[in-house]
Amino acid sequence: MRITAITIFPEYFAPMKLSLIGKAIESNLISFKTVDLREFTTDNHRTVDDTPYGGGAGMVMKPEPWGEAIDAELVGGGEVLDLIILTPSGARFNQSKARELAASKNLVFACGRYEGIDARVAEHYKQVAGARVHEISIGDYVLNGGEVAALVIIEAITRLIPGVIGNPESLLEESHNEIGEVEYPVYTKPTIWRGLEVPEVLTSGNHGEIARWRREEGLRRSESLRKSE
Ligand code: 97T
Repeated sequence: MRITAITIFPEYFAPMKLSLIGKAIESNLISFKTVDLREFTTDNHRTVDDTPYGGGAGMVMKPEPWGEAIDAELVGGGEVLDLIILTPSGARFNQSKARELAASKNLVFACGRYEGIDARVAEHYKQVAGARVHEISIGDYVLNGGEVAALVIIEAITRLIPGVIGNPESLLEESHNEIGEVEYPVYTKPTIWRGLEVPEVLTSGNHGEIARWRREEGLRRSESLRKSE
């Protein structure tokens, strides 16, 4: 899987060197690069934004640098390009979207700043053969730009690629989460910490009872989470 992030702040992606993703890059399971959007500007000031048509506060990202930067990835990739545009008005990211995108060979993240990217960029690439456009939000809150959202999505996707996670059994257990169930509470040694005890059933050695307790605790937590939504 080739991953590219187009951004005016390449330094935001420094964490890609760390931990499991860093190792997956070193072992060539995935490749990652940033593209500096300003390299695709043509004026002396390297301008990436302008005032919005129709008026209003803030600035909008100009379409031309985005077009040039994304086109360069279209020719370079060979494979169909999944273009992910981070935007608060996109479809909410979830585990099933992560699974869909984990099958891609070529992912390009367009990380906008300011009030967003000129809408014609998404419109244009939806019509380009060889590109699939995904407009995605990671939740109902406002960020300064798409970079952090891209990092979230990259982590969720890459951990689904065989070989990236050391213990694939944990992936199997997590699949329950996709139907909106949360996991049971977990404990380790010591059995008493600051006066708080580990639930007795977990030290009983009765695997049937343990499985039932975990199922019920998971359900209880899911229900109370749903009520607080
Ligand atoms: O708030 C944003 C600004 C730019 C790009 C993306 C976002 C965002 O994505 N998910 C929530 C907010």
